[in-house]
Amino acid sequence: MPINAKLIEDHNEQQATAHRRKLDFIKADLANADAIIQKLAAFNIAIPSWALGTGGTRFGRFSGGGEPRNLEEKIEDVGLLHELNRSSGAISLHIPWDIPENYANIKALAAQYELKFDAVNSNTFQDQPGQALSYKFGSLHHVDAKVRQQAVEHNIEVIRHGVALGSKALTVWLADGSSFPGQLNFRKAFQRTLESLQEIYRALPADWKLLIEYKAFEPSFYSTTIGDWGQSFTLANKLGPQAYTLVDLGHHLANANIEQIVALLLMEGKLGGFHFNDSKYADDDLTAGSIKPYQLFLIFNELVEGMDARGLDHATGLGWMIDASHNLKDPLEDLLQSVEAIMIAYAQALVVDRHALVKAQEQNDVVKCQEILHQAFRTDVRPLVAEARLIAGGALDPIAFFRASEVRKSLIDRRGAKTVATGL
Ligand code: AFD
Ligand code: MN
Ligand code: MN
Repeated sequence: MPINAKLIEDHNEQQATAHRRKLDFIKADLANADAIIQKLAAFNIAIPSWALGTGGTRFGRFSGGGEPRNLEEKIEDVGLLHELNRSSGAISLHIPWDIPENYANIKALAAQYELKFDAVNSNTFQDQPGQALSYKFGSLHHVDAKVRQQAVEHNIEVIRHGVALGSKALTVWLADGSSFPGQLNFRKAFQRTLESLQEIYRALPADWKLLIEYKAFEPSFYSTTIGDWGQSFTLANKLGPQAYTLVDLGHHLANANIEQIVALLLMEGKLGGFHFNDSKYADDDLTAGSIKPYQLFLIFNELVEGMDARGLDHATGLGWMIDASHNLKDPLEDLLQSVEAIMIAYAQALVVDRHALVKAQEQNDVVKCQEILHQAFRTDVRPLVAEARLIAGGALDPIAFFRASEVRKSLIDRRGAKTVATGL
């Protein structure tokens, strides 16, 4: 359902005067505003296919209506987001939830919406109907070599789907762990995981990356076999140059200094990508920036500094993805909010006066360092983000447009009020 470009133009015209006024205001104080707008316009964040439907908790799931029923409709939803914000130009698929029936048709549909296929994700945290062996006690770390082999083969199959679609990365997240002391030999479980990953790594095309997620807790309650960045980093180092760590913001213990983790992984050349979300208590998968926007800014501050130090292109140097779930909001509105929050944090990081910060750090001027960061964080950069969207052909206010043109209503009319998207 492509959106009529004329409607977006009308919407932008209505908002033009107010937007101009706010943009002029910030530009008056910012020497590099145009360069920042260019960087923002080039920046894209991949949308996960599993976040397009209503998520649930372990207590229940309350569908919102008009959810995508198949891969085609998921692509259509991401296409819609991209038309509105021009910053969601990629979709990340989860196999087997999103196995394409016909690669050529799926690729053509994605191209129609100017979408790329981002990292493909494997799933060895659930048993699928008809599956020979169970993952109840893990997959790549399993004590039984036959279970490990089945999980390895699944990952290789996921790579094959990704190759056919033009993806360039495989993301592996494992639920492997233990819930009771004594259940697992940590050393052997880690070693078995490494050997399984080595087999998967050998199947990677030369221009692909293997992104390894870590998570401190859940679904296992005592230990996770890839539980923190050190464990993921160790695996990535042992595997080789195509293996990287993927940081999911919700996968740390409370109060972890994620910005420091990011800085060191980047320095070591092993930061591969991100899963953005926000949380208060655990892996809550809430809208990016909804709980801790300052932390998101501090993370981007390290990312910009670290990527510049390594000469990495901000837009393409790392894999930018959202990993969220929503049991209350309209998933599409939520994703628009997440992308906006990420763009705002990125823009704020671009506003930081780096020369002044380096100088203040070298003089141990703690007050000045804080002032510099707060100056950037408290700058209202929203007009810069909106301007980047405007030049790229998007809507000045995507959520207002989504609501005014009753996009959800038309999705419900076409797909039905009781549709349930695949995913968790
Ligand atoms: C998990 C992980 C991972 C995984 C997803 C599945 O963060 O990225 O693919 O949820 O829905 O918590
Ligand atoms: Mn994740
Ligand atoms: Mn997660």
